[in-house]
Amino acid sequence: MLKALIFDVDGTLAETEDLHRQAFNRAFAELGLPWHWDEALYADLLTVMGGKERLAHYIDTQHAPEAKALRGLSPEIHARKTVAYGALVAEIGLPLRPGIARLIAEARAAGIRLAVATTTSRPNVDRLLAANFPPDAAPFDVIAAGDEAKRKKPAPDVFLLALAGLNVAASEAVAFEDSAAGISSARAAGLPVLATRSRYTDSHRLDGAFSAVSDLGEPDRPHRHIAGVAWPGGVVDLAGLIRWHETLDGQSTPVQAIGTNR
Ligand code: XBP
Ligand code: MG
Repeated sequence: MLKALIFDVDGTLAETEDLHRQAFNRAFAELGLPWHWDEALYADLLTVMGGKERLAHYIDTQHAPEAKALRGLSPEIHARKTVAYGALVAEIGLPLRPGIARLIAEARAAGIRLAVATTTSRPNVDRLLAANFPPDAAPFDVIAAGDEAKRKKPAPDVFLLALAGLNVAASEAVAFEDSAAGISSARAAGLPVLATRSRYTDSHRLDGAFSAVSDLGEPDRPHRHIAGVAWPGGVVDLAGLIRWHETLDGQSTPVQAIGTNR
């Protein structure tokens, strides 16, 4: 029986990654570093999950000679980046992706439990929720974020943390993800995964998802179906998820090979 929905954050709940990119650039400027991550470079760097790990990878690969000194600056850079991200969310806003608020409301009304499983730092999750939900109505029962997980995605740690917090089995939940690493992480935790392509994962394979769509859709704004299980009216709703989950009947989840050209 479907008991819980577990959402990734960046690229799934909201299109956040370009704000992360801008926040990194603000931190570089504040510290007088002559670095600027444009969209193309950031798309490459996003293969490394975790902002701190991404920054270390950039330093090691692009600034090897002075990497030792620059690595020592990383905690300050990332701390400033997190502050800058919060400022950008306050300045620009950060709307939820299509269908997210609707599905969350449907799940809450039906007593389905909700969790977040994300690589991003906890303050970033708090800011996204504060920008979209009233303080006394935060929808998630469990938030598993950032460094709480021993290993970042594609390791399963953060989804296992979320499942433990919810006290449900992977067979009783569905995960929502936007990236190859995120899908791998959720699958490694035993979860079926519904994939929604995002701005920075448009060229990702989405192998392992049982369904891939452009977004969760709204009745007046149906999504584009990409592969796997299709959703009537181009809308992923709770009734459709429950119907699909019942077809599993304890079987393992069907997975799709979903190429980049879909
Ligand atoms: C995406 C990430 C995060 C963000 C940056 O997380 O990899 O690292 O890019 O946030 P997810 P931090 O898709 O799992 O939500 O700088 O706080 O890591
Ligand atoms: Mg993501």
